[in-house]
Amino acid sequence: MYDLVIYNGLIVTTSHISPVDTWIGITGDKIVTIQSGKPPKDVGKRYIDAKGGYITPGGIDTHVHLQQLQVAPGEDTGDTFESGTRSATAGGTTTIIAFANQQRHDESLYPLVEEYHRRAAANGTWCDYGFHMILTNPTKKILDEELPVLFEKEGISSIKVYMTYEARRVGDRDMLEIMLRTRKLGMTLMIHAENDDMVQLVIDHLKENDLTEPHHHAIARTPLAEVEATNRAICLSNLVSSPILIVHVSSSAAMSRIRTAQNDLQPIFAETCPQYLLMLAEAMQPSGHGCGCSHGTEKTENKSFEGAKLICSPPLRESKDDLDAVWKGMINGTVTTFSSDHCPSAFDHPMGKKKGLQGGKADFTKVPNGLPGVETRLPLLMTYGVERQRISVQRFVEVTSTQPAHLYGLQHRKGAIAVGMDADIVIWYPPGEVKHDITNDNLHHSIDYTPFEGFEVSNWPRDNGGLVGRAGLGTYVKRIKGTVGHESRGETHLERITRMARA
Ligand code: DUC
Ligand code: ZN
Ligand code: ZN
Ligand code: ZN
Repeated sequence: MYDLVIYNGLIVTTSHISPVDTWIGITGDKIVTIQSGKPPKDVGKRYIDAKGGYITPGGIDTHVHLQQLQVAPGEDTGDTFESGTRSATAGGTTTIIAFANQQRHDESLYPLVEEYHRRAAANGTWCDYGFHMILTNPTKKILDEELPVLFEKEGISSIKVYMTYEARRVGDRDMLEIMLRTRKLGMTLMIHAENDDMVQLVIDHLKENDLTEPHHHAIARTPLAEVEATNRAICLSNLVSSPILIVHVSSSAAMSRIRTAQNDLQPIFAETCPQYLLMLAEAMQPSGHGCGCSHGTEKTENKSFEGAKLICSPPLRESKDDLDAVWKGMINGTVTTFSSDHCPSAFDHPMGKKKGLQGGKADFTKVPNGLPGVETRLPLLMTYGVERQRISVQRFVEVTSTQPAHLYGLQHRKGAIAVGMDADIVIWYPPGEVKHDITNDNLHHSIDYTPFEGFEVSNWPRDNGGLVGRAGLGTYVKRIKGTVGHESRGETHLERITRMARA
C-alpha cells in the first residue's frame, strides 16, 4: 500500500511527457513506482487527481540568500530560513541552496557553517536546503585543508565568488587559485561577474552630478562592466581549464561571450533569473520621471523612491535587446540554470531599501541590492516561458530542476520524477483554469513588496486550498559532486604550456 498515489496528470521530464494514464506511487518521502494505466482503487492510502495538469519535479532554487551574515551588522531585513522556505514551497520549490558567506576577517569556514546550520534549524525549514560557501579570503589553509573537509563531511560542493563589491571581491590571482581547487575537487564555482572599478568610476561621476535616484543604479552598473568581468572569468578559466558558472547573467553582451565560449567547447555555464527576462530599468523610474538628467524632465522633488524596490545587481537593463538576448539564451540552451536570486530586503524599513533615503535625499548606493522572488520564479517561467510558447515544458523542467540538480550534486535524489528519487513533485492546474495578477498579499515571504506586483500569471503550483506542510519538514541535504562540467578531461592549458616550455 502506497502512502500517496498521484494520477491523471502529464508527468514531465527533460525528455518526455508521459500519457495522462500514468500514476506515481509514493511511500515515505520517495517515489517507489511509476506505472501506466489507471491506478487500482486499493493501492494507496491517499489519492490526488492531477486533473490533466502537468506534474513536474519539485523546483530547485540554487540561488537564495537567507539570514546571510552581512558586511554591516543589522542590515538583515530579509527572510528567515523559515519564511524564505515557506515562500519557496508555496511557489513549487522544494529545495533551496542558500549562501554561507565568509567575511574578510574569517580565518576558518567551520564556525560559519555551524552558524548557518543553527540559523536554519532555529525555526525549521519548509523544504530541503543546502549551503554554498562564499569565499572572500581564500587562504591556502582554507583552500587546501578546509574545502575538501566541507565537501566530504558537509556535502558543500559549490562556492561563490564576487568580482565586485569592495568588501567581497577577489582578485584574479585568488580567483585562479580557487579555480585550481574547484577543478581538482569537482566543486561547482559560481561567479558574480561585474568589474568593480568600472562600476565605481561611474558611481563617482553620477554622485558628482547629483544623480543618485534609484534608477541611476542601472546606469552605474553598466553592461560593459558585466561583459568585461565575464570575459575575464572565462579567460581565467581557460588558463586552468576549470568549469565555471556565471550567475545572474543579465545582458546581451555577456550572454554572447558565454555562447562563444560554449561553442569553443569550454566548460562555461550560465544562470539567469526572472527579473532579467521580464523587467527593464525603466520600471525603476517614477512615472513622469525626471531628475534633470537626460531621462526625463520633471523636478526632483516630485520623484518617489519606489524604484529602490527594483535595485538588484546586476541591475535591470535599459535596453530591450538585453531582455531579448536573455530569452534567446533560455531558448537556445546557453542558459544552464534558472534561479530566483532571492535576496530580499524590506522596503519600508530604515535598514532595508529605505536605507538609501536619508533626510529625504535618495542615494541608490546605500540601498541593499537584491529582490525577493523565490515564490514567483516557477509560476513566472511557466506563464511567460511555457504558456506563452517560448520554451517547452521539458525545457522548463530542465532549467528549474534537472540541471540545477546535476550542476550542484543533487542528482542522486532530486531533479527528476523517477523511481528511487525524493518525492518532490509539483502539480500544476489544468490549462485555462488560472488567471490572476501577482500581488504581495498572496505571497508567503516576510517582505513588504514583490517586484512582480501586477504581473499576470496563467498557472500556479496547485495548493489544494491552502499551503500544506510546515516548518521542520525540510532537512539539510548533503550534496555530492555535480555532473555538469566535471567530465574528466586531459591536461589543463596551464599544464600544456608548462610541458611545452620544459621540452
Ligand atoms: N549578488 C547576488 O547574487 N544577489 C544579490 C546581490 C548581488 O550582488
Ligand atoms: Zn551575485
Ligand atoms: Zn534620470
Ligand atoms: Zn544572489
